Amino acid sequence: MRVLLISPSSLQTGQHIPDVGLGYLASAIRNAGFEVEIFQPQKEFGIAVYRKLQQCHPDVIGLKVVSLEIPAVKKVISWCRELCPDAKVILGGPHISIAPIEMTMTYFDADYCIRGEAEISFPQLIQYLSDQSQTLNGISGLVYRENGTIKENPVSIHSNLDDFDMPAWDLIDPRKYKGGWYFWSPEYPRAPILTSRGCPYQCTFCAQNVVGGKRLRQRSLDNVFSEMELLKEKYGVNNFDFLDDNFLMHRNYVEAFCEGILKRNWKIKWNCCGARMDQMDPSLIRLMDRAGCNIMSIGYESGSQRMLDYMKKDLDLQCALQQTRMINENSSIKIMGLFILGFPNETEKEIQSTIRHALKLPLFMATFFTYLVLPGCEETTKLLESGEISEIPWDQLGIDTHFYSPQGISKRKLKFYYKWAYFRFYSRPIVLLRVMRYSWRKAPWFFNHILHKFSWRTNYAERD
Ligand code: B12
Ligand code: SF4
Repeated sequence: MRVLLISPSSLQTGQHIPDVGLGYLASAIRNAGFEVEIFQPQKEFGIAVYRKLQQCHPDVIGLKVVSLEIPAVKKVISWCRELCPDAKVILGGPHISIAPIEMTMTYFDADYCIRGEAEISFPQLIQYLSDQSQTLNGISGLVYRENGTIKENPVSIHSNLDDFDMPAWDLIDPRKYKGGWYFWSPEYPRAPILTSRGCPYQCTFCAQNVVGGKRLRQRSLDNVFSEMELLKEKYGVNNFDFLDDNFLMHRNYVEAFCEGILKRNWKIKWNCCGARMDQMDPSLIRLMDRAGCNIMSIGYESGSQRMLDYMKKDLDLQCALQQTRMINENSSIKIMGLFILGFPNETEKEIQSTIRHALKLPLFMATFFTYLVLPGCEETTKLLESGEISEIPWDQLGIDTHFYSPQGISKRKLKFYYKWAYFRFYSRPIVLLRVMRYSWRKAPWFFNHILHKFSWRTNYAERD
């Protein structure tokens, strides 16, 4: 059985980084004795995938689906049907894990879908396809057709992450990924790493606890260090991006991690996301700084306490300000702030406060999003139940499409605030100078990115 895994997850952002999710799956598939390849083209995704399907004739095509790439996924499936009519098309990934069941199979014309993490279930399904030695009803998270009806097996979450082999790095060689700017860091080669999965928080705009479960599962540090060692020695990686949703969740773990790096005398730089403000104090921050922490991305989300509470963000506005200052005073760690504009129930004044808040915080960089209606999130369910939106326009979800605006604020106005936020933040000479000094090699990319954010390009979703 030859398996081809395809990822369109970098199309919207242009941030081309190795898809570790597919890397984990490839390892598991290979360990089960099947041939596997990962295809994650950087440029001209459509043409590249079309050619790939023409050349290689896989028996199984596994496609990762994220909610913002639905049109791309549909197109790829239609090419699979045209160019590889005998291949089975299997879908998985965050969107499949949280989308309504009827959408998974029929909307996409898939043969099978797998919900949740698929390191165990995907190889079992391939085994079934190769010799029917499995039964379908025992495969966790599988969605399949039987006697004309769609059936769904319950998802089980594997608790010990050390049981999974590390991603098949030879198939997602970090040296080949130079196009993106994840965390805006210019150093290559760099590799994304996960030390944990799952999230116990309940932010109403996020479905992570549906995708990865409510319980935080952490890998042992020995397991993490052996992966880092492999990446350092075999691929020359000295820059790491920790993608965990809650990297700072357990203080002891972070401390032991930093001490492990210092003990090994590794001269590495690393970035982390999912940093919650309440977990930090000066001694931890200084330790992280010494151990090579370079950029920390923090979800501030809003400048209004009412909105933070409404989002169930569990964050105090004053604490956010004090802690950000504390990080700056105690370390050289750069902070990237993330903000949401136009959240349901938000007023124009609150949008303005969020922009002011972003300007007041001593941030290295800021990323603004307009609220995205994504499946599986509490807020989306509320919007649908209240009738504020009648359905999710799957084909229109995009980072810059501004499909939704809260009642009383037009989409044009929200788009204005989005552009204004970027303009206000990045038109400050000190901010521009800092970014340029940090990464002059990436200056053209940076200006292109920021100019794109400033430009008033009309698109179909913003009409009121
Ligand atoms: C890294 C990352 C990115 C990278 C993508 C890089 C890449 N090549 O994957 C970048 C920075 C580009 C990115 C951007 C965005 N992201 Co993002 N991102 C993540 C993050 C933090 C980690 C992904 C990861 O490696 N997970 C770990 C692995 C183990 O899990 P996995 O990839 O999901 O894979 C497992 C299963 O899903 C399944 N699986 C995956 N693929 C397949 C395929 C098949 C065939 C099968 C059977 C199974 C299967 O098995 C895998 C192994 O267990 C996740 C959060 C998270 N913790 O997952 C968010 C996440 C994927 N992102 C999300 C979002 C919303 C975004 C943005 C919209 C953010 C924004 N506003 O800009 C953009 C949109 C990008 C896009 N094109 O859609 C959401 C997706 C929700 C959704 N409905 O699709 C997530 C889940 C975060 C969240 N909490 O909501 N992101
Ligand atoms: S936004 Fe972060 S902290 Fe909140 S639920 Fe999602 S992953 Fe957890």
